[in-house]
Amino acid sequence: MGEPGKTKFQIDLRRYLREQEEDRNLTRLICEIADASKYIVNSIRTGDLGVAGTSNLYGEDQLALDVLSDRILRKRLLHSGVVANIVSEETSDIIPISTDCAGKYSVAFDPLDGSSLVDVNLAVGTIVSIYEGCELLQPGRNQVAAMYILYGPRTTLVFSTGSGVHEFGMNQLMEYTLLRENIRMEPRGSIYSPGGQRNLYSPGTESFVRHLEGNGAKLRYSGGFVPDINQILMKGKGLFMYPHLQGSPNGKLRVLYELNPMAYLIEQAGGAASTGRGRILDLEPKQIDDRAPVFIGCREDVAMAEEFIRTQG
Ligand code: AFP
Repeated sequence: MGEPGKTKFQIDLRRYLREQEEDRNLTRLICEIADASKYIVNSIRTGDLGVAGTSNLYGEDQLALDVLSDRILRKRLLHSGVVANIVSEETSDIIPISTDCAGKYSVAFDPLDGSSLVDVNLAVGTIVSIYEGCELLQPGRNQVAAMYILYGPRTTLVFSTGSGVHEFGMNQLMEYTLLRENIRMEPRGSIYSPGGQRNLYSPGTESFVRHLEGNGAKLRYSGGFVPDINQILMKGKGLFMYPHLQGSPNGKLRVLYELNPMAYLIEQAGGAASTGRGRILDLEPKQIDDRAPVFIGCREDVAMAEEFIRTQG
């Protein structure tokens, strides 16, 4: 395995996927997304943080970073030759790329989740969910791969194709090389990320949070789904929640391109992801912008959330 004299942890993403004998088209797809992230990270680091519709010093139309990121990813996916359909947080419909589904993949992605955080220099990310064939409106348990790229102090890429969760880091040459293999979650955590307004929590959610605090759990919440999940995954100890709220029974996060990919990754690492009443990956999405409440992280913490909600609502 790996080039003679090269330690496993200098292996780049494409070689790693080849050595895992991943499907060639899936390898192509994951590497195209990884390549697209290089342009996105450059846009974040150097781009004028104006909003769409403004113009930069050259008088060019200024694109908001999330719109620009969407265009970068869409262009790569369009020319990859291995994609059938795509849906993005920035689009209102499924975008057909090829009617030939054989050997191709369909992709749901959030090109720059938490984009408003860039203006205050907090970490943001790209989230990607991958299915075989043409269908995107299907349960997340059918995903064949999921990944995210985290644009923080370091740029890292985390993915799974169903054989564990692996982390790669972008080096000075903007190549992704292996940092961690087969990342695993502990059964219970020590940090929690409570999204949404606490005064709108249900009795069961409120009791669950008090229970975590009573056990000494520390609050860690940035407002960015990707960095908040990444912290829980890399520490292996924690739970993120964006629960059902009074007035918002489905919470805020979107099923197709936020919850399903992160649920897939966390379950691959031995954690769990629930709406509070059932497994995220068993949800049957009806529309591309379906939302759901979420409790995701250490499996015993998720089970406890479900128990508080079962007994107290
Ligand atoms: P945006 O992409 O609209 O900035 O929302 C980011 C997000 O969907 C997710 O990244 C965060 O976990 C969540 O919203 C934070 O929501 P609150 O700002 O309501 O806490």
